Amino acid sequence: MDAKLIRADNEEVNSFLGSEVSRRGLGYVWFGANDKDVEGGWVWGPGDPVSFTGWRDGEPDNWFDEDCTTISISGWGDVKCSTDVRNSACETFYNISTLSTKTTLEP
Ligand SMILES: [Ca+2]
Ligand SMILES: [Ca+2]
Repeated sequence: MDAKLIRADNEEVNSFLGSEVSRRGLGYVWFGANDKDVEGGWVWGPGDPVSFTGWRDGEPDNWFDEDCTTISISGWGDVKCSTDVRNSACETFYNISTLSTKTTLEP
């Protein structure tokens, strides 16, 4: 399946994702921001820097080299890419134009 992890690059998408994750009882889901290539240089993908951010208090802390991110109701956190996070927020299931009417986060 061609499922690209979602960008949460504005407040609307960010708060929608956070509340959707909470409403579905998922806790945390993966999304697309990472700093795998350059520590602290957050990107959505190669050459696509993160401008809007929604970090929780105390994040990102790069605790034992965390280069991937999850989003929850309280915001973003950096986590190890090898963390077992069951759910992902993928663009395949998400369309900003249907934000208000459709619930599109899939496990
Ligand atoms: Ca990092
Ligand atoms: Ca962290």
